[in-house]
Amino acid sequence: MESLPFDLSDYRGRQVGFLQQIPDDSLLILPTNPVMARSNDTNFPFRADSYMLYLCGWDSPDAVFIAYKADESWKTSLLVRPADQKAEIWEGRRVGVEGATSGWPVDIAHSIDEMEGILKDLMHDRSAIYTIPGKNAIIDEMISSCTLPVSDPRPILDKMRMLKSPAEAKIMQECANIASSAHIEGMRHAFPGIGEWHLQSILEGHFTRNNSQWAYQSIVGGGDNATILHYNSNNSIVMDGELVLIDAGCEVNGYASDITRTWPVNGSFSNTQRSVYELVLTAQKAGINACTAGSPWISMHKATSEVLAAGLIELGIIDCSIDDALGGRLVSIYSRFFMHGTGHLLGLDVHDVGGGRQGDSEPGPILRPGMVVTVEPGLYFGSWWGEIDVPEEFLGLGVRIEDNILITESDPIVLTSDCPKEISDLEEIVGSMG
Ligand SMILES: [Mn+2]
Repeated sequence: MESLPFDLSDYRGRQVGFLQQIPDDSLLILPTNPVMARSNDTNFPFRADSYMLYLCGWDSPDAVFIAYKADESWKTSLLVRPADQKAEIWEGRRVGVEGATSGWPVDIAHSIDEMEGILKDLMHDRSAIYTIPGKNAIIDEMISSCTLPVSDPRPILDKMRMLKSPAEAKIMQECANIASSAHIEGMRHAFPGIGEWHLQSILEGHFTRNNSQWAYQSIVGGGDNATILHYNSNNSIVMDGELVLIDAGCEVNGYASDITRTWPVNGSFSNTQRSVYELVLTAQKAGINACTAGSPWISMHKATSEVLAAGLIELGIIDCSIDDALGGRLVSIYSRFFMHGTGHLLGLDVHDVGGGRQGDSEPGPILRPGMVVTVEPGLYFGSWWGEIDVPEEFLGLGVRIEDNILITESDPIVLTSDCPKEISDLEEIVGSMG
């Protein structure tokens, strides 16, 4: 990292915010993600643990963030890879122990090579440990063989991470802008017969040209492939007359954007495509309008579901009352064609911490200013599903529209508003450079 994305005082504030919520005699041990092998001696690109990025911004491998109370005040410490010219010639420059002490929001730093001795000493006179297991085998082993009670710091940290500061929101806006323009580039250069991989490369190339990278594997699904929610083979041709669904977002300083757009690859919606698209768009706008501070999490899903269920009845796709379509818990007849949640929290993780995921046993958080959420209703009619009883014309259609929303005291801010979604705009842009 060239320089830290936030002021040192911002990180210190986060550390204090967490530490004041745990007992004085506890020890926080927060290892970053492990490096993962891809093939033989080649690794997957390293991505730091999000809690590590949040608390101290350290984005290099082999690091542990530690906090403990000494002389009445909390001390924070980083264990990092030490300077090592021979290794650095192969792997790249290191900040090293001295660099970490002077430029990062910690009181002290040590070499990661001293980890076991340091942790053993610190564990000696504490009465509780806070850690996230599964990141570092040596730490897991040390903790399992000690007698101290172990707690999970995530419930506390997740509540903090859920609310973005103005500085975080600014980065997320930059990130959304890059992703928006990447989608526009894809639309512009599209033509019937283009490979899904080709569209993928246009978007991801735009991420890279803007010093960013993908935040999750890009989904580029033409025709029926759009009815596979996490499709990422991206190896088919998008044929004339088909819609293409692109769900792709980038990462800036660890923060994700997450945009989905669906449009006709030949630049012109058929009547059937238009009717489904307009319905999803209306539902999506209703979902965005429900993003108001103080509303329960389910209100976004309720808003999109009511529009979609009524629209499916109107289009003749389902034949029942609106109440039967919706069912008691918003999972009923209509959810055969809209089988995912309306959105999720967004931040350092693309499906960010703090709850609100479909399948969670908790009801999800009340919407509060500073939260960033996605609103992404969709309708899917896979012709390959077998048991699907809808008029023929709808088969093979998948439509999802997704924006990123910052909740405020007043109206929600659509961070991805630069990315077109109105039918007239899409028809004008798609293929304009083809
Ligand atoms: Mn999403």
